[in-house]
Amino acid sequence: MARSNDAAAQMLQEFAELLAISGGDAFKVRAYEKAARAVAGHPAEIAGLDQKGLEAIPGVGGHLALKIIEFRDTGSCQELDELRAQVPAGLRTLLTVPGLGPRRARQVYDELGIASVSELLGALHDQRLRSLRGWGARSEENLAQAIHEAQSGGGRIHLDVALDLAQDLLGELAALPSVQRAAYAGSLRRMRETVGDIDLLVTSCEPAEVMEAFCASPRVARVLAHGPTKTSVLTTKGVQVDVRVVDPAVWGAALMYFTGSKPHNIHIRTLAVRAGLKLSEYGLFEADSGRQLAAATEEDVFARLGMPWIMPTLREDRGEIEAALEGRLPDVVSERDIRGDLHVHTNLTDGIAPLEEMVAAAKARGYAYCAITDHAPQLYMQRMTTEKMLAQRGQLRELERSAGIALLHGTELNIAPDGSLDWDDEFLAGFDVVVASVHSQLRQPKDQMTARLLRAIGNPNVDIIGHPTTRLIGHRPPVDADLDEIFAAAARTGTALEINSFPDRLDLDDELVARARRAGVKFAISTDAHAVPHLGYMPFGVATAQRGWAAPDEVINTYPLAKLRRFLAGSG
Ligand code: DGT
Ligand code: CA
Ligand code: CA
Ligand code: ZN
Repeated sequence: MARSNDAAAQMLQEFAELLAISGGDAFKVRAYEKAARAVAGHPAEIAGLDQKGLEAIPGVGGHLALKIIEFRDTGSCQELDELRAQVPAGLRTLLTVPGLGPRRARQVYDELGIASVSELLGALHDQRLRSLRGWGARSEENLAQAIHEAQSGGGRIHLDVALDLAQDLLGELAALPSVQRAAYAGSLRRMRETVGDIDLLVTSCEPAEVMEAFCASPRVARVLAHGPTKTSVLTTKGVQVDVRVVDPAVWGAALMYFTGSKPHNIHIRTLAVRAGLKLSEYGLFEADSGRQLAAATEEDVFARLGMPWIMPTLREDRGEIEAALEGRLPDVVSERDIRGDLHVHTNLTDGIAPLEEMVAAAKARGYAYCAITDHAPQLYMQRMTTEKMLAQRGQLRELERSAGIALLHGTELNIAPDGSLDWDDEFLAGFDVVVASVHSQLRQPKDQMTARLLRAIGNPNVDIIGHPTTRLIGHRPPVDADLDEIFAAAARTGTALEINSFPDRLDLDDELVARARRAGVKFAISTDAHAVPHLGYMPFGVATAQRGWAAPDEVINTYPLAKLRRFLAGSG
């Protein structure tokens, strides 16, 4: 349990920051800071101290002692609450940015109108901070570095951010005349749910020139390590990128090595050693003679090791090497197999685009069908009504005549804390597809949460459970529920579980997909799109399914329409 001292120190520190940011007297600010440090470091628990005992802490006078007592006994402090109310929320968020500090937070807020962390990152990216009084290129770099360090302390970046950045950088590299090939490797190529750093691989006859040009990129804030074949930089967004230039003749071996994963590499290298071979990023060699056996392509290297090529999403040493050696690599679902999206919102609820635009975008992706699944009345802020839903159905049926894509009318229900749903069974039966998801009361105890989900799964009208654990990567843990019981029930009732493709959800995750498969569960890989670009998140969901070894026939939106309709009619 956190010591009472830590909570009080935090309160004093916040006090100091809010005072500083609202232009308070510098002396007072320092007094609060000093007291915060003293309280945090005090050997005795403040919970057991009276006013005299508190005043004995260095830097804590009578005034601050009273504040600490008020905070300790009531859980808050009136003067602090007032101060909080005076400081605009946007400005307060800036205080959470490491390496910024209250004075500079105030400055960027006042002078550039920056009121959120993402606006700050944008300004960093556009180099708008360096022109402020007291700033320079160096202070921008330091801020980027501080943000990066805070992020790498557990905060890995989301797949979409990593992919966009990697593609931008690869574009810059590929534009250099001496560059032949350029690709990303590492966890991004394996499509792990988050990425620690980005690994880029390049072939070029002029490595030094490539590295110079790369370090000069406007996206690079700071060069961490600079060498002729390996360079590491920090981007303006605080992301670390490693670039390696390799000889075109060893492209395959290098790509394989830097794609990893590390456990996968180690396992494969052990097999090589056992066969009297040596495997490195430079190729596969005979150990005795040093003769090179393969290096140019990944296929060549795998083949000389007696294996077919293993797709990157499987390279986690979770049995893929054994399977490859025995010629039984799984046939996993791929983007080509996906025939439609089964979780899509419009501006009838919290989506941004109107129905026509979402449908046109789904059609443009080449889908055979698309479900529209706006929120139901229980999420009050969505202002959904039965009339609106029926009107949308009419509009959708009308649109379908000319849309060139089959349209399913659906909804995303809210699973109430007791497991009940929006609308009665009769109304629900009128939908083509029903997604049901948990959106609130996420901290229910395990038995209640399990019962809640089981009740929804047991409803014959529910076809798909949306984002089953409700986790938000890096922000919110999964709900506490007996997942094995839920998987068993979903399999028994023919209720699909969603693999939500949103890069901050990826829910179910890869390991849960594998576990659910063993129970016989079917999946829907959906985007939960709230805007047209979100339809493009599908590859993240597909990669997650691959990483869980899901086969095409385990994913209901690979089915042709007639088969999908049979599945939907049969579930419950
Ligand atoms: P990340 O960056 O934490 O998301 O994960 P990765 O997998 O991208 O790891 P990273 O960037 O440290 O290294 C990239 C690849 O390089 C990694 O997947 C496999 C390879 N690698 C790195 N260190 C070692 C090692 O000590 N042994 C072997 N066999 N491979 C390594
Ligand atoms: Ca990496
Ligand atoms: Ca790396
Ligand atoms: Zn949704």
